[in-house]
Amino acid sequence: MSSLRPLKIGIVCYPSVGGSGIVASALGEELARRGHEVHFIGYERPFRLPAQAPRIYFHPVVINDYGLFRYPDYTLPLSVKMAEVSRDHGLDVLHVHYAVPHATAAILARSMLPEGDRPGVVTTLHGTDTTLLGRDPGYGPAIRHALERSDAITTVSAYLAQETRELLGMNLSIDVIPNFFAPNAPKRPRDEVRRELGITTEALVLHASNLRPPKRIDFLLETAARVRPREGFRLVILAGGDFRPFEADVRRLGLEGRVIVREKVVDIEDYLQACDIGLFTSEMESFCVSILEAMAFGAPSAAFAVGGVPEVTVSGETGLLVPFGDLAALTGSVESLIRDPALRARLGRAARERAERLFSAATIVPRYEELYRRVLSRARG
Ligand code: GMT
Repeated sequence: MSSLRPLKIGIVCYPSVGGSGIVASALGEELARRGHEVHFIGYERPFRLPAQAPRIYFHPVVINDYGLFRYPDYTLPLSVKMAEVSRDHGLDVLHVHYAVPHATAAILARSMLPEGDRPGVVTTLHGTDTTLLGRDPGYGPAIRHALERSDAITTVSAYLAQETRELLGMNLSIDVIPNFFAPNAPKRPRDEVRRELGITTEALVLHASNLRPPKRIDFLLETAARVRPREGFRLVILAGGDFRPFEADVRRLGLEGRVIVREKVVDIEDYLQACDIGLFTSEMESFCVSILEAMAFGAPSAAFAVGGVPEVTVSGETGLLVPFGDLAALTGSVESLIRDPALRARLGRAARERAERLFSAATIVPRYEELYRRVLSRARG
């Protein structure tokens, strides 16, 4: 803990499976470990947040279902709760992850409070809040409004900062603060997990995602089906969404027995330590936390070079990246990683080193602390 006064920080994020919620939860945990008081506000406790931890509090937002409303509203009860928690706990900063609707709710919450009691607002953009919703005429102006009024804006990659400026047509001051990963110790030994997955001599290829359309699970399965020899690998999919819609494709491609699905895994480190290679097929990622998670456990990934992915892993050094949609090249990359354990080990070592140097809690969390203090000193000034 530093000699500076500990801060009181409110964090708002999506609580369910998804990179932005995972990173926001980890940030809250790390800030609390460093002596700050952290208040999570949302409709559900973030799923990766420990049930009990010193200096971490969760404030649920209660949403009433009024018959008059055709669509239930979350933004207003959220902003009321944010204002209430800010006032009751004297928050210094409200840090919202994902602009919609969190940034708008934060700006509204702040304006509900008396001038001297207003927390600073930090908005972290994660991806589709800019690249998808920023283009939507029903959301774009509200996002722009909330960003203009935020005290600081961060993006998780330089790619996303550039996209945000271009798309929203604003000359915003943006701090690029990449995501980080602070792995927990695995709960089970590597061999036990590999046994559970039926691995003997084959390589274990891992994919982890929420399975939403941009993850291109069709490409993932198609690539797995092209890899030769088939007996050389098994693909474990850590599914943060419903895998049932893809089961027919697994059968059509003859991948039964090659593909193993595990749903809603919390102890992700158990599987990360057991895997040899990551495989990711997203058509867009501003960052891709899953590639970083694999890197931290010394596993190089094969993926498409889209969005901010090349900022996370360097092709030929810590992983293998190919142009989007080139399934032949992606298959070739996976095959070479399976076939060549020395290549895998070299890239894996460099991947782990890069993850620790650039994307660890020790590197990234102080950058948020500095940002909070800068916002506060500006407010005081
Ligand atoms: O923006 C999204 O699609 C959702 C979001 C999430 O909650 O997982 O994903 C984005 O944020 C992650 C954490 O910063 C990034 O790792 C993902 O690349 C990013 N997704 C996209 O840009 C599509």
